[in-house]
Amino acid sequence: MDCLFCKIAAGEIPSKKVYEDDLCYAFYDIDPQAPTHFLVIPKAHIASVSEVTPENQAVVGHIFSVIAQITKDLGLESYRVVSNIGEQAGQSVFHLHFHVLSGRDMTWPPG
Ligand code: IU
Repeated sequence: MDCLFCKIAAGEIPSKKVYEDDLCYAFYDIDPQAPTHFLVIPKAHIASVSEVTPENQAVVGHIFSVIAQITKDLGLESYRVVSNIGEQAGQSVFHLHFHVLSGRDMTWPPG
């Protein structure tokens, strides 16, 4: 499958790694929208939240536990986790990813 984030997770395309284990990969966003902005992705291809099923859902809980650990390790006390689903919501890469943004005041609702 020709998926950019599958290639990043496999190390075939370089990225600035934050964290890696058997199930997921975290790396800094190339176009950061906050002083700290990284993405956490499953290594197995899932197109978006809308493709999470009873069979593959365990990785999502794992990713959230990883986010909790990474943010503690980085000393981030306040941060936002975002996943865009579909083009209207702003999804541009169709491999499930959770944005983690921190280090500035956030607005609500998001634009
Ligand atoms: P989105 O929610 O699908 O729009 O998020 C995709 C993100 O992936 C976006 O913030 C991009 O800056 C980021 N990104 C990246 O980090 N490395 C890349 O090679 C590409 C996109 I293409």
